[in-house]
Amino acid sequence: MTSADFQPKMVTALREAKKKTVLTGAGVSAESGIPTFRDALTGLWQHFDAERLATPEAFQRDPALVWGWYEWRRMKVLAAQPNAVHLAISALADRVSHLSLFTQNVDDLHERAGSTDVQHLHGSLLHPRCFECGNPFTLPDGIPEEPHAGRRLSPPKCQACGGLVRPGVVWFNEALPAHILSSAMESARSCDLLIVLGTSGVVYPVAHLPEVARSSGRKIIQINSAPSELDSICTWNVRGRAGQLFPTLLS
Ligand code: BV8
Ligand code: ZN
Repeated sequence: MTSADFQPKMVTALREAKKKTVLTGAGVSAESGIPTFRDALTGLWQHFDAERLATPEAFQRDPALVWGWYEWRRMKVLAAQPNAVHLAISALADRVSHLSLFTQNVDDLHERAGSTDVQHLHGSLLHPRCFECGNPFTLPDGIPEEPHAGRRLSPPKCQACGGLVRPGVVWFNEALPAHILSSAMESARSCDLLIVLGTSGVVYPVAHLPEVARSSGRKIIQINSAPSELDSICTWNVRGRAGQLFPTLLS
């Protein structure tokens, strides 16, 4: 497959866009072996749904269950490597004058692929903090034990106040970092092209970004291996694996 296999107008739009904004979701880390957000609820956590684990209330109700889930996911991230789509985004940034990268992912695979200035809309697994006082917590080196014994791991305690340490992610019903969200909204409004890779488009307010771009008259390319909530909003929908299609599209 080559870029000639794609719709010519889409390839032209990609090549001519001076200001590109990229929005990624769990689908771009899937090919690195990181379970997508919905898939992360399999195995030990198959009887839970995201909204029952990724909330402050869930953490307060059962801190060890929630911390165990996040440590299991962090273990997967530490054992993973960036894949072709992370590398393609990093290489694209070197070739164009203006590329903004916003991710919903809480891993560091974009950074490890060489992307700089990665805007994490939903926080990061790698920057935990105290649930009580917000004091950052430095995670021990090495890969955490997979919680074989069950799925509970007691969270560490804050050195400053003794409170429980929580993952540095944005949970449901928590506000996103305001400056990152407003920067993403502005970027969607003012870019020449929005490129959306590997997200189901289910979670707000991030899922609103493509609509912001469309209503500002921007073109939108989506690559997803399955239909998503964004299909009707995007100018071009490319069906398939981002790790295979995005590098080809850029070639
Ligand atoms: C807020 C961090 C207010 C934690 C996450 C009703 C309507 C609208 C909104 C709401 C509503 N009810 C409640 C809300 C608000 C709620 C929300 O949107 N709920 C949804 C479920 C309806 N949103 C919130 O609560 C947000 N906060 O609104 O706060 C507020 C304001 C002020 C003050 C106080 C409060 C916070 C949302 C953030 C939640 N945290 N993550 C963690 O990771 O554990 S969200 C989580 O799901 C992920 O971070 C990710 O961002 C998000 C969506 O996941 P995706 O990345 O899209 O992954 P998913 O698995 O869903 O899909 C993967 C896709 O990839 C699929 O489409 C698949 O086909 C594709 N794919 C797979 N492989 C490949 C591929 N594509 C290409 N190639 C492949 N190889
Ligand atoms: Zn504290």
